[in-house]
Amino acid sequence: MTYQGVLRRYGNLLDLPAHTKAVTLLEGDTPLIPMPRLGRELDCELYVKFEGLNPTGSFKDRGMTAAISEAIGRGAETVICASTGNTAASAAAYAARAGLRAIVLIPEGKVAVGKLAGAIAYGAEVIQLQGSFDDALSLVVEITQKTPIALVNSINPFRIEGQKTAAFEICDVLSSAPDWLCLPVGNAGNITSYWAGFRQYQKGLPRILGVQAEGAAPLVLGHPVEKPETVATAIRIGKPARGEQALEAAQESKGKIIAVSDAEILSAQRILAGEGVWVEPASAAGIAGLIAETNQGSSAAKGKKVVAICTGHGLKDPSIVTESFASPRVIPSRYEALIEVIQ
Ligand code: AN7
Repeated sequence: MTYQGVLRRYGNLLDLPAHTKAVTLLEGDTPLIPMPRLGRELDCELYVKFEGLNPTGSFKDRGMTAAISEAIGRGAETVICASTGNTAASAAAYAARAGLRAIVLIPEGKVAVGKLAGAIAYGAEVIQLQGSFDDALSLVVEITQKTPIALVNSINPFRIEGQKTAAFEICDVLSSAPDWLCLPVGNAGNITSYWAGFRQYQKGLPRILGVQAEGAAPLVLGHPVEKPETVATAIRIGKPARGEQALEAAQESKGKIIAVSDAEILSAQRILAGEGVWVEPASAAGIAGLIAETNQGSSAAKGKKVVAICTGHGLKDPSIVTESFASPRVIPSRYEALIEVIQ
């Protein structure tokens, strides 16, 4: 049978209400790409699960197909989310597909252009907030408590159900869970989903390395961050909604949650792109964490099977790359000029 999206493929393993009416853009089934060069340097068998290849360019689509399918099935007419960008684009696309009205609340000036463009292109009503993601989240929680508007942030349990499918896919491809799973942590929905997915699937359990950005690392610091700041705007989050569950996942899996600097994140982004996989900055945090651990002398991943989750595509945030380089040079349209500059 041709591929029909994560709800059809794994629906029997997802706790979704009977009224759920599948709305899909054929999300999921993303590749697990071997990274032999970086793996050799880090002395492990390394794979990247490239979630940037989902329909709207991020892992959010796995949870959004579930959340929107449930919302439309119960008769919701409008959905809302707070977002650092990827959730907004995903909610916009799935709402468009379902014929629902979508309202997305984003922190003013802090959303990468590819995400903002996506949300607008798919027809969402985009509202910029003079505040942070955390402020936006508390506003959408309040409005969904007081009105019939449906919340599609990962506080919504059906988002978690949908996102578990990524763990199932990894086990199916590798025949078992990897030894380590590395991933970025922002609002902590994804780490919660992976841990729930691996536990449910019973093909072994990975140790989980959750990685936050230094300027937005509430789970490492042990307290909320009032003014989170990082180049990885996707994870510029100071009060993770599922922070407790993230800490549990790290602890129960015998893993940990660490922080890396913006420089380490951008370096990991370049290293991944140097092996052919261009991801947005936040998505490189998992690999940045793995590199940092190895550089600090940890041998926990030595010789082990490691999967790094690359959550969003590099095209989401092109300016982070173009702005850090000089413009490509311009030459006259002559062979001699070309030969001269490439010699
Ligand atoms: C590329 O879109 O929170 O820990 O509003 O876009 O589940 O929050 C995005 C988060 C990692 C963190 N990588 O995942 C949003 C939003 C990318 C992301 C995360 C996000 P969670």
